[in-house]
Amino acid sequence: LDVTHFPPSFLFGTATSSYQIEGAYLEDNKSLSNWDVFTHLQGKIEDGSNGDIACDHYHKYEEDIEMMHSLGVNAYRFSISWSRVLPRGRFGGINPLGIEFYNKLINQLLVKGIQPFVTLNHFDVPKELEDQYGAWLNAEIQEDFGYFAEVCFEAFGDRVKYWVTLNEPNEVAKKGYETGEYPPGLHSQPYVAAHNLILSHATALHIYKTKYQEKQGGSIGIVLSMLWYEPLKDTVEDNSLIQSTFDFEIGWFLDPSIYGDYPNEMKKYLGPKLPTFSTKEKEKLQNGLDFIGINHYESLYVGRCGVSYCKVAERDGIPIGKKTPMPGSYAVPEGMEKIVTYISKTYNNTPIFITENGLPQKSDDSTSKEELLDDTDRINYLDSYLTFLARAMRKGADVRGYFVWSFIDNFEWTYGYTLRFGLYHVDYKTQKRTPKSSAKWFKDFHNVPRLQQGR
Ligand code: GCO
Repeated sequence: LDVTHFPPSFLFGTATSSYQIEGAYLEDNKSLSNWDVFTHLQGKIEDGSNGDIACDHYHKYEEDIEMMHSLGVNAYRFSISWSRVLPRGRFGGINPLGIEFYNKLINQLLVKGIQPFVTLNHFDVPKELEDQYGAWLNAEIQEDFGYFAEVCFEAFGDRVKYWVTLNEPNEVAKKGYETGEYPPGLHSQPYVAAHNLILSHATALHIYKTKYQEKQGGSIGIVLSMLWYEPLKDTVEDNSLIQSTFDFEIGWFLDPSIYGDYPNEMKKYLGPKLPTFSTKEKEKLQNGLDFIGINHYESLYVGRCGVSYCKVAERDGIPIGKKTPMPGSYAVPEGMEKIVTYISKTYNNTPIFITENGLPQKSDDSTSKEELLDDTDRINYLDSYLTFLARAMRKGADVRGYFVWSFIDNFEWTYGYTLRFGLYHVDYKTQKRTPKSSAKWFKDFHNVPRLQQGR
């Protein structure tokens, strides 16, 4: 496989998010976000760490963009910290220093020929919105998110041509309001949170479409986390369980965002537990999503297990793929072709970006830097997943770009700094960055001259 399998306009980039890399958590008027609060609670993060400093990208962004430039990528996916731009949500003013930071970042990227691909919300929400009205549990957040989006379109939209409203709202709803692994750490009302996430997305999208798209000429989409599933047994039941799993994990957000309503399967199963959309909301929802962002890493089996159903990694004692250092996660490169094909077919061939794909390394005090720099496993992972992505494209999926998660090692949510996803190693004591073998590989991979292509 080489880069000639991808069209010349294809975006090749790396991805990060604000809370995971920026640090400077209380600098220049930034307020606390829900993640700032959560990571400081006892026992929430595996190594007791937090993103107070993280990769100190807030101060090192110029050096980081220089590195990205030497990596030769033409795009960079990052997110905007809501609490940096609007420390008190719509209850206070715009923070000029927050705007200034992202202006400098965006301008520097453009100077280096790198397209900014901007996520408005990648998990972090101003604490004040949580305190005032319960953030995603309250319909009020739709107005707040719409306001935040508009502030960003207004400030950055002359230069930003790719917008993502929400990153993985399916994970926010599940982990924030069902399993309690993420803030606000609740075990109830995931469907209410999801409903407000969907309508907040629709509000931002509507604002962009009606007020900005024509004059700014960009596009706007949503990003979901998507696993691929294989049937545990080749029975009718297990095969149909796959469809309902997709309905509950992906259709939950994409059906409303594209067709204006939840999947029938969810309505049937959840009954009154599932909120409903008004006619006006349905209309607003079918407003033309420009692209779907897929975060894809792994596959599992799904099937009937006793009285209930289960997701498991093994069939007859044989794992579905190669175990990765992320607990419970198995690499199955074919899953990339299958999920992309499924999404493309289910959602009218809507343009797709692979907004995240990558492999972590386990790391603690005893792990040497040398072994982390020598990341052949990551190279093999990325190469094989890209091969199957190219196959989905040959068969007709309209894929426009691919982002490796991640640019640099960073704060991996509940795993803290124990998992490293970067193409670049970060020494958290000195903040020194060093390219891993995969950085060199990725550079060679997508820097092959593309002129002789045309297939
Ligand atoms: C997301 C993801 C990322 C993770 C990555 C590795 O929300 O997009 O959780 O932030 O760091 O998926 O697990």
